[in-house]
Amino acid sequence: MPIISNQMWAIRNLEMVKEAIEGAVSIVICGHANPDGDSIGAVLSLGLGLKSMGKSVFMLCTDSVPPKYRLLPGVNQLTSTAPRHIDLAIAVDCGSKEIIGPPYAVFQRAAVTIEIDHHRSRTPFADLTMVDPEACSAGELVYELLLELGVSITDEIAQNVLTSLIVETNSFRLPGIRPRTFELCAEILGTGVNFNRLAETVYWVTSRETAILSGICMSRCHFLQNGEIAWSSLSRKDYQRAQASDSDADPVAEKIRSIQGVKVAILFREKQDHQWRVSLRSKEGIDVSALAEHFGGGGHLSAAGCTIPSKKRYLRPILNAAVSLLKTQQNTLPGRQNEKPGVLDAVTFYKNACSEELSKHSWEEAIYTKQLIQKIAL
Ligand SMILES: [Mn+2]
Repeated sequence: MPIISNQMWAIRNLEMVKEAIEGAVSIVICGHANPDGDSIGAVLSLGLGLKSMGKSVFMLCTDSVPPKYRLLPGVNQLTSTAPRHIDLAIAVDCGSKEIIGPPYAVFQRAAVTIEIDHHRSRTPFADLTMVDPEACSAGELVYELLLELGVSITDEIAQNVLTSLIVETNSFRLPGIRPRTFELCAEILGTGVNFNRLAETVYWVTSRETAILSGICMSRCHFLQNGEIAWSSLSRKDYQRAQASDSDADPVAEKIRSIQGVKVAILFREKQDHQWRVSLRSKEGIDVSALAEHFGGGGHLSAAGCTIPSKKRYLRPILNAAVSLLKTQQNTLPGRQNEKPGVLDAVTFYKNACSEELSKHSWEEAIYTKQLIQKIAL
């Protein structure tokens, strides 16, 4: 196989994505189920941009939009249906087809499919990909694509791209931030969009329900490994007590992570169907996406998650895996190699072994190889 650089892959993919969009008349766009600000901002900015090119666009969303995003431009154009024949379907901010939820039925019947994503651990599912795990948000990738397509960035598009950026980076405080993040922010602010008002409404404001859930959750936080791991849980009873919905708990894991000394934060959240969603957050480059993958989930290096059928059965294994992860990743620091191996050694070993390869091959190939290695090793 010829050695081809990441950049060459990216350029080739971008050309094909552009051609597919330019040639399509009807386009479906979907984000992920339980949408967050990144997903909603990316769907709306892409949808409004493609509409301005004269495309017939259907922005699919079957879940309710969290209240703080309901004022975003274009939000009233979200729909749950699309015509039978669709030329092109684009999924944004989705690391696998499963997280698209019900709109996947519409997505997969399009003649051509594209995925635009920045998740680190992912299972490719579309015909064409525009994937960059270095991008701090899906909105960042959508913005670059709109520029390539020659779309002029209106105030409405700018508000949505900025929402993606602000929410996904925790208002520019997470490690995914890179110089390009600020460059494109500067470009977007040049359109005259009101940054402070937006940051206040989509990020800083805490709903009363979130505040009460946080209080309940913090009051029963458990600490392990000298306080380097903190975990807590929210049951359906807690949601009832706070009169809260699932999305009100989204910012809570972040609050656990912010506790001094905590390097890995774990929040168990009971869902309406009584399965448990596990939100994982980390500091100092500890890769919680590896932990999430181990339990069938995925995500980013410092923010990931998975779903488990029972907290009772999985609590210990997850906490044990977190302890192993912490030890393994600390052991890879200079001078500490070969101390107690942990359950995730195979993944860490692979990552170290292939870090050179990653610069030569596409991410898709690397991730695929990684999945094979995990299947063999775990
Ligand atoms: Mn995202």
